[in-house]
Amino acid sequence: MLSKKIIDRINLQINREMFSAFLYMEMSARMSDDGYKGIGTWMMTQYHEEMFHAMKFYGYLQSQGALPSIGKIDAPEVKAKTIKEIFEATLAHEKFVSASIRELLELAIAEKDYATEDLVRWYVGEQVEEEQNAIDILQTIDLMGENKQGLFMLNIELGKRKPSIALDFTGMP
Ligand code: OFO
Repeated sequence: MLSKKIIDRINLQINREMFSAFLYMEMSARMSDDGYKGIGTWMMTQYHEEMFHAMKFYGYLQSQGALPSIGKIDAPEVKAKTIKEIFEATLAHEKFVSASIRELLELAIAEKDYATEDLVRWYVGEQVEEEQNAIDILQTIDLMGENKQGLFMLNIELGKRKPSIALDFTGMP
C-alpha cells in the first residue's frame, strides 16, 4: 500500500510528464511550421515517449489501488528561436525532469517503499538516455556550425525517429 505522500508525489510527476509531452508537442508544431518537418517528427516522437512516462506512473498507481489525479497542466512556453536553442531548451528541460525523478526516488528510499523505488529506477535510466539524446544532437549542431546543408541532413535524420514504446495505453497496467 502506498503512502499519501508517495501518491501525491507520483501524481505531481504525472503532471510533469504530461507538461513535458505538451512542451514537445508545441516544439514539434514550431519546427514543422518553420519547415523543419523532420525535427517536428522527432519532437512528436518525444511527445509520445513523455505520454508513456505519464501513463506508466498512472498505471502503477492503479495497480496499487491508488487514484491517479492529473491536476492543472501549465501551458508550455517555447522561447527558443533557432534549432540549437530548441535542443538547448530540450536538454535543460530533461535536466529538470531528471532532478524531479531523483527527488521522487529519494522519497521512495526514505519511506522504504521498495516497489516504488524499483519503478522509479527505470525512469532514472530513461533520463540518462533522454539527456544523452539532446547532448548528441547539440554536439552534431556544433560540429556543423553555419553549414545549411548539414542542417538539412540533420532534419532528415531526426525525422526517422520512431517511438520506442507502445502508443496504445488502453488496459495499462
Ligand atoms: Fe523526458 O522525461 Fe519523461 O521522464
